[in-house]
Amino acid sequence: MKKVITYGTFDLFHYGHLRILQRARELGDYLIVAVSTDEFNAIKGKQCTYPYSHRAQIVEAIKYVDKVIPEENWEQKERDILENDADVLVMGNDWQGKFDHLKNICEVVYLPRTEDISTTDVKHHVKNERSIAVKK
Ligand code: C2G
Repeated sequence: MKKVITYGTFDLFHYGHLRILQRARELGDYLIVAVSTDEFNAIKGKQCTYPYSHRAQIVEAIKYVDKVIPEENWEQKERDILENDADVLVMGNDWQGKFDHLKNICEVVYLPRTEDISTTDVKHHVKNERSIAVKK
């Protein structure tokens, strides 16, 4: 079984989140998602709308996801990869190169971010009562 692992906040779950999880799962047979805790997001300087428990349950309900674990710090990736026997670490390419140090224990794949969508965009559109355009 080829196991994939990925990390993220996944606040205000949107299409870009769905696509990274879908593409990550396509790289193996089992997908583990480490969802950033509220405490870790404070360290990341991210103010979340949804609390960790909601974000984790939403991600867990996604059909591409097999297991959700909490992400509590920057340093846990190596332990997670070894403990979960993960073969591939997947991240969006806004993280390009940032996790190359883990290439000695697993494959590291950076996938293109989905354009024109972000949690910040969603907040802006909701605030201004504007819909998110479907990209052709
Ligand atoms: N993503 C994407 N396309 C978007 C938005 C996000 O592919 N339009 C990807 C990001 O590249 C990331 C994942 O979705 O791989 C989750 O994004 P965030 O929730 O913004 O997570 P982030 O704050 O980048 O946290 O230790 C790593 C961090 O926890 C990553």
